[in-house]
Amino acid sequence: MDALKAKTVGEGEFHQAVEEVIETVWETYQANPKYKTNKILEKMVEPERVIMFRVPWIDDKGEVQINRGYRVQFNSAIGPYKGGIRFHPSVTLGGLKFLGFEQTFKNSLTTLPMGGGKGGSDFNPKGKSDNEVMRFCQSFMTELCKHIGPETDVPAGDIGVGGREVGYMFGQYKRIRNEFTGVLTGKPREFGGSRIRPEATGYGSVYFAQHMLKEMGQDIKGKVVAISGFGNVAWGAAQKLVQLGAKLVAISGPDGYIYDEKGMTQAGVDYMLELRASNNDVVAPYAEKFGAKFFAKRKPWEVKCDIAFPCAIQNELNEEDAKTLMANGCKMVVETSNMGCTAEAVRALNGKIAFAPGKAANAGGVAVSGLEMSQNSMRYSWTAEEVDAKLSQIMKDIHDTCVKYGKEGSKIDYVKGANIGGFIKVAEAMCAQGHV
Ligand code: 2IT
Repeated sequence: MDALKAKTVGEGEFHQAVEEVIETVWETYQANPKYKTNKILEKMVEPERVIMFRVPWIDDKGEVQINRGYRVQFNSAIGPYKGGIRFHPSVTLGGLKFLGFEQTFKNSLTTLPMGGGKGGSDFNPKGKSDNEVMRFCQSFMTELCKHIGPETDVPAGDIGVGGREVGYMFGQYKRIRNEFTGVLTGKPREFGGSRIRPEATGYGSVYFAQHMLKEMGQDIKGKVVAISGFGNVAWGAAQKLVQLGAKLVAISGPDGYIYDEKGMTQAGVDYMLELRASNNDVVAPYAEKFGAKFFAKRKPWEVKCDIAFPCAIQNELNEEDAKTLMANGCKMVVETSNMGCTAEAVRALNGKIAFAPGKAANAGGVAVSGLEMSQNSMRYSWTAEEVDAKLSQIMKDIHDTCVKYGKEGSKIDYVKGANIGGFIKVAEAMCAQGHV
């Protein structure tokens, strides 16, 4: 860790992600001399390749704008690099390295053949016109298309990148390369997007929570739930929670959170889509429309709930939030954003109440991306029922893996289980492929 920190100064989020993995896989690592002689950990923390590039584009006023684009191709031991693209002003190389590193283990857990990668830009889509977004996406892909391909690296969406952005990037890739291939996932359905992909991360996370509850002899029906965020992931989780009869009392945005005592209905879930489409990054209007309370500039972790689903962004739930949740009777935290909890929060929660790390609980999104790749390769598409059944089976398999490697007495350490389960497959593949 010391050597890594000295080499990657300022990449705090990356250090946080690596430290947690090293701590939890250490015993497994020590017990396998092959991993040590092959320097598997030292190799794993070094991305295979980092691409950084200038993204010039012209705004609606005719002014030239310059952003920075990235693709971190982290690990291709078990498949082509796979992972989302994030457009958000907070995007940095260190942030994308943490995401690419996490993605490697997450993708391994899905049981599908996908390596780990992540990309993005500090471009802020908020307040931009449709034409500006298109011009930015085209410029971004003009460079990125030299480095990706269906057998090399298959990006998808993440924060700030949805069907619209994927569509513009796909169009530009196709035009420059003159190839119609499955180079991106999360595409709109008309040109190869998979059914259930928009809902997959949220659905998968709720399926994972159902397996956790089953271990405790409980059911999700009637459980009081708080989630953060109102983007794609939060919407999918809300949709499934409402379908299964959970009582969803809180959602949040950068402006604050909504408390709806009665619990969200399908109309509320549908309204989340309108809020997101408004491109204003506010949840406040929800309060007025549904007669709920709005708490400005506060996080939803102060409400009384049985289960919390952080669905917004990394480190959104800190130690104090964790303690408040537990003091209010919360029995389970299902991390749905990538590294949604700080290291201190994970330490406070894990072992005291049931805690699922993002790389296990949110893997349903990339899993359905993997299924989109399969469908594109077959030039075929499965029905929503078929995709949902496969997603559900994958989430069960991920849960089983966590139990296999994380069960200690009557407790399950999902952090340890997910890290060891994800690690072994990648480590074995890396050993078998020699020093590459
Ligand atoms: O964090 C993630 O797993 C994603 N943003 C989805 C990646 C993907 O390739 O679907």
